[in-house]
Amino acid sequence: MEIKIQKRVLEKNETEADKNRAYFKENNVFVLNMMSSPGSGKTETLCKSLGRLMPGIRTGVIVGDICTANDADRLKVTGAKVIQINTDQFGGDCHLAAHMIDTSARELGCEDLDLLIVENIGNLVCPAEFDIGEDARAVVLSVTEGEDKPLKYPLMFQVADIAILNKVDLLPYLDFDAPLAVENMKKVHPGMPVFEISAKTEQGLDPWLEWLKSKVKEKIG
Ligand SMILES: Nc1nc2c(ncn2[C@@H]2O[C@H](COP(=O)(O)OP(=O)(O)OP(=O)(O)O)[C@@H](O)[C@H]2O)c(=O)[nH]1
Ligand SMILES: [Mg+2]
Repeated sequence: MEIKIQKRVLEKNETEADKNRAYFKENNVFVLNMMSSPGSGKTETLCKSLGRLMPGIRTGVIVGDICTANDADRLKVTGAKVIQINTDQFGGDCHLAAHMIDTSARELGCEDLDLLIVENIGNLVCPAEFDIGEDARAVVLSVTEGEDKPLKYPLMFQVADIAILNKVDLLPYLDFDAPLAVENMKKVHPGMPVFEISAKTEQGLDPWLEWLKSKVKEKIG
């Protein structure tokens, strides 16, 4: 019974994701879905990255949290168009679903954007199951979370096109084995590019931004 309901929810979501894909294609905008556990540094990475992308790449952000507009307030400082979704109005969902993106993307307006980044709800499980009509997915893992997370939560790393290993500035103070974490990511997703960065110090941002720019160019020309 529970399996059937979950299947229906995912099928309905898929139809809505197709509608989003058509809208994004119509507006010639590349969409990146950024996912991670709470606190891995999605917002901090975006705060430091958006300034390096704009104005060359006109970027907007949809940011999801269960409550608060804290992340939208942080992201607006960059000058990007930002809209906050709070899922407590949808019963506190732990992921962004395609219908939420439909409403917010139209409210934000994608006509004047080259790139739309969706910062998903902090959660290493559910967001991996919900297609939102995106072109690519990025997963962020931070060095305080443990090397084994890709093995414990493989779906998130399997659906991601790239991974970002964040907070490398903390490595001197931790026992975290970064090469082992990368090896574990590649074990569940062979060949996936992994970018090691510190959003705090901005170390390593260029390679991941080059990847992102090349994907935007590939879609919008
Ligand atoms: N030392 C260090 N701290 C960082 C780095 N990136 C983020 N932080 C800190 O980690 C905390 C969480 O960062 P956020 O950017 O809010 O993380 P998030 O993934 O957006 O969190 P949610 O949206 O709640 O899921 C904040 O206190 C950041 O300042 C980093 O590279 N190094
Ligand atoms: Mg955030």
